Amino acid sequence: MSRMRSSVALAGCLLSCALAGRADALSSDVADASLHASPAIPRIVLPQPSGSVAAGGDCNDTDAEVYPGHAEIVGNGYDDDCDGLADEDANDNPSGDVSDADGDGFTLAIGDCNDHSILIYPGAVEIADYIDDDCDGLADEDAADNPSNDSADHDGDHVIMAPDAIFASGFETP
Ligand SMILES: [Ca+2]
Ligand SMILES: [Ca+2]
Ligand SMILES: [Ca+2]
Ligand SMILES: [Ca+2]
Repeated sequence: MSRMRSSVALAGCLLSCALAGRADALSSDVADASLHASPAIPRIVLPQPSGSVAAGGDCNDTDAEVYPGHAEIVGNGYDDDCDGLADEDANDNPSGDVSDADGDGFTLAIGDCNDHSILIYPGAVEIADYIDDDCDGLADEDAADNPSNDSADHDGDHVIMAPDAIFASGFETP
């Protein structure tokens, strides 16, 4: 009998204790949530991980696979790392490709930075299209070669067209 009573008591405790524990957890969740919501607690800003891309200087803000610091992919006919050269080697020697695939009169070997567009070559008119049209490594610079101050990230690669100096002066919060 006493064993049965203690079993009943234990079962009751298991239920009530579990409920009490859950209530404690709930109240601690609420406390946590209110702590997180409190404006008095400053947000901790973590440093960017090493190896993260530069914040500014995107030469093609329509393609998330193109930005300063991206690996140059030799053979695709594009300037992937925004140095103004397409398909240069690991030592930044220009491509030896003399095929002129897009027929604009410029080969990769003589400075075409995009061999898929007849409108993009050294000396082409720079237009406001988020792309480096004249192969100087800058997208949408003005006629005096002042860099774009566009601080929006149009392609989602976290690199904007405005150079780092402009970025640092407060155009955009990452
Ligand atoms: Ca390049
Ligand atoms: Ca071209
Ligand atoms: Ca340009
Ligand atoms: Ca452009």
